[in-house]
Amino acid sequence: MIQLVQFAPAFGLPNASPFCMKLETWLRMAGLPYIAVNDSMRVMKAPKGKLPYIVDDDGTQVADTTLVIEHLTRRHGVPLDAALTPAERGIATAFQRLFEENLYWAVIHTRWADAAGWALTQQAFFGDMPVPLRWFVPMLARRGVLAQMRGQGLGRHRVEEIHAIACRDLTAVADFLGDKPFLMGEAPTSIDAVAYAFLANILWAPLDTPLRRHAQARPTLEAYCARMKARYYAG
Ligand SMILES: N[C@@H](CCC(=O)N[C@@H](CS)C(=O)NCC(=O)O)C(=O)O
Repeated sequence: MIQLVQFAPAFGLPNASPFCMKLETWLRMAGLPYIAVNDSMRVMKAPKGKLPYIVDDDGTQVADTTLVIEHLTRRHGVPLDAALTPAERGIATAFQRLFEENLYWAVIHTRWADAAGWALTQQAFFGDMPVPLRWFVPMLARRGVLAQMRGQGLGRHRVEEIHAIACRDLTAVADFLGDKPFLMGEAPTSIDAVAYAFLANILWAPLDTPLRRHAQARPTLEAYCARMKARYYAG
């Protein structure tokens, strides 16, 4: 069976890492049986130094959610995106970039840079760590994440600018979703795993942020998350 190696769940979500939650949601959407290996320490041994990754049933390790989805789609003939037109695929790819390459870093900012967010993140991610690790690992991890955020570029903006940039992304998603049940229309496709994971992490993590307030002001986004949760995480 496929092993999904991911961070331990936190924040009352299937996963506080949008990428881990994306892949777990996608596996459920694809109907592929898997075992979740919830072990944050495995990030140290991960093929690309990030979680999640999978160990396929033949022992192959594949890292990076998009590459994992491509690999599993090929290997198991997953039909989720088969009916998309080339134009729809283009739109789905553009939205994926919005979530993963831009909005992600704004979410990271609310959790790792913002003082209140950091207090919560530190407790949720490192609270169980034994002393003396708990004295210095969170601080080193935070320093690393803030450096990545600055390297990516979003971390160089003022906090109000970061929030405004992220809110424009959320508006774009809400406008495109409109009153459709799923992002690409009547049927769920892979981009819904991405959108659900990121939106639920904004709306349902226990952090009151400008991003969350902006999303809450667009009720179709919360209804969309509730629809995805009922469909793929019921029971
Ligand atoms: N492009 C990767 C991104 C994965 C990713 O950024 N994972 C983060 C958690 S959300 C991580 O493992 N960070 C640990 C680190 O950077 O040290 C994917 O799609 O899997």
